[in-house]
This record gives sequence, structure tokens and C-alpha cells, in this order.
Amino acid sequence: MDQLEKLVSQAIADFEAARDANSLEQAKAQYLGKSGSLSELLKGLGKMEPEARREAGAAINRAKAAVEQALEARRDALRQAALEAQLAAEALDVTLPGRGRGHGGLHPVTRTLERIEQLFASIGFAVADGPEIESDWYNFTALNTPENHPARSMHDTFYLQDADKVLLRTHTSPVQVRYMHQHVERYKDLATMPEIRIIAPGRVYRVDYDATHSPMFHQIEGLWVGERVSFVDLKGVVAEFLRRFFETDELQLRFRPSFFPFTEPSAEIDFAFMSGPNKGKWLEIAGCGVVHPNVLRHGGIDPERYTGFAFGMGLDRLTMLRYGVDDLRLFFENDLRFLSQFR
Ligand code: 2NM
Repeated sequence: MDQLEKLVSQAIADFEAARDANSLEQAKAQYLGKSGSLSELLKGLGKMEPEARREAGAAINRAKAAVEQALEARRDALRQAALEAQLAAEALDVTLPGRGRGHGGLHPVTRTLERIEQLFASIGFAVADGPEIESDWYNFTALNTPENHPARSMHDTFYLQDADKVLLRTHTSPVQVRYMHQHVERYKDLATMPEIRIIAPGRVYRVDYDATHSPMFHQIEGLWVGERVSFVDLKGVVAEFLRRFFETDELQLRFRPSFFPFTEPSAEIDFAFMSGPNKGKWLEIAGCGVVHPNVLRHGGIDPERYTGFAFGMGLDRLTMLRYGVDDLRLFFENDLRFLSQFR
């Protein structure tokens, strides 16, 4: 059975030569397939004498088992090699540094807002808010703004379509009137009513767009109502606020007479640094005044007994001054190259 031994070693050699599963299966067919050499030998047994057939059959079956075993061994070897190749190709270098996750941060306007809220909280002001979609009554009428005032025109205000005199608020003053109502409602006995000291920050909307105006911007307004509140208190609060906001006592303040429908008298507040790069340059910072009796009345407060002052500032503008930003639009473009500088 020299022939069988040759066949087995040839099979083993062919299997070894197979470089992948596909060629191995092809090599297998030559020996174990339907018309493979071993199958042909087994078919030939039928023509033999019984004695010779038994012997030959046993020998062929041994050879077949040897070939099958070699095949299985080669299959295992190829599988293992394929797995190793895959592992090598997909290897991760666990010692590489991580890519990290970008850090978020508060928007510069939010940072300024939080700072201002803390600052006013420390001198007894609560924070109040209200709807950005306002009625014509709260936004204008309650604030003593007459029908023919330019602020009421389509040109300056975003009115909502198909809604009866509903608009995007043009200032946060409506919040102050709403708050007065709530306050009076809560403390029915006006004799023991505590003073109102609030700031009302938030988004406001006007038809305007250039480097220093955005159709949406942020305002912060303050209101102090009590039995003997006057312009003197207003000056004190504003001066204290500016000194603490800009972290310097080297500030000059100037109140320029002005006009607002909701305050009388009214003023514009300018300030100038007495040192530093902007030394001596007057910068407009706020509008203010003593709350008009009609506004107190609309808020449910007796103007014969109570007085108050109010002021309003642009939060975006305060942020520009604080961080030295020269274009307001940068705050609303959400460009991370800009925003990430404030983290
Ligand atoms: C300003 C300027 C002057 C103001 C008035 C009121 C209210 F509701 F009490 F009447 N709130 N804010 C006011 C006064 C706002 O912004 C430039």
C-alpha cells in the first residue's frame, strides 16, 4: 500500500500549501470529494475478492482518516492565522492619550447676568421675570406710552400676526408692572407692605440690526418702590453697582437729563474710568428715572404714598465693555472660536 502512503503525504503537502480556507477546500475535493482519489479507491473495492477487499478497505479507510485529520488540522491552523491577522489589524494602542471631550461653558452674556444678579442680590434686590410675548397693554399702555409714540409703530416693534395687539416685548419693564400687581395682591395691607426691590433681566426685541444693535438683545432693569425712595437712592445704587461691576472706585458718573414716558424726571447715565486705557472717555451705560405716577397707578400702587425709581441697561453692552468686545453680533453667531475664549 505504498500508493496509499504516497497519497496521504501528497494530501498533507497540498493542504499545507493551501494559504487560505478557499484553496484548502479545493485541495480537499481532490482527495475526499465525490470523485476524489480516495472516493475512487473505495469505489474500486467492489471488484475485489472478499479477502483482499477487507484488507484494502481497512487500509483505504485508515488513509482516509489520516487525510481527514490533516485537513482538520490545517483548517484549525488557517482559522487561527486569520484570527491573529484580524487581531493584529484591529489592534488598539491603549497607551495612546484620550481624545478628551470638549468643555462647555457659560455664554459671556450669561456670565455677566449671573454676576449682576449676585451683585444686586447683595444689596437686597430679587430677580423677577415675565413673558417675552407680551400684550400691548403691559408693554406700552401700563408704561404710560401714548398711542402715537414711535416705539409703538410697526417700524420699531415685532407684532405677532393674527393676534390682537400681541408683540415681542421691547423692554423688560412689563415685568416690573406685573410684579407690582403681584406684590400688591400678596400684601393686601398696604400699610405693612414691604418695599419692592427687583431686577428684571431678559431678552427683548426691536426692529434694529447693525454692529451695535441686534433684533434680540438682553436688558436688565431695576425697580425700587417704597415710601420715601428718591433720586438720591437711585444715584447711590447705580454708583455702587458700577463700582462693583467694573471693580474700581476710579469712576466718574454723570446724569444727563432725558425723557422716558415711564419716568419723570428721567436721565441718561454716563460713566468714565479715571484710569486705564479708556480713561476720561464718557460711555453711556443706562437710562433711569423716578417712576411716573401713572405707572405706579397701573401697577396698583398709590402714587400719593409710594415713590420709586427705575433704571434700564443693556446686558450685552455691559458684557462688551467688560470683555472688550467691539461687535455685538458676535454674541449671537454661536461661533465656538469666539465663545470658547470666555470659558
Ligand atoms: C429704562 C430707563 C428708565 C424703567 C421703568 C420701569 C417701570 F416699569 F418701573 F416703570 N422699569 N424700567 C426704565 C426707566 C427703564 O431703560 C432704559
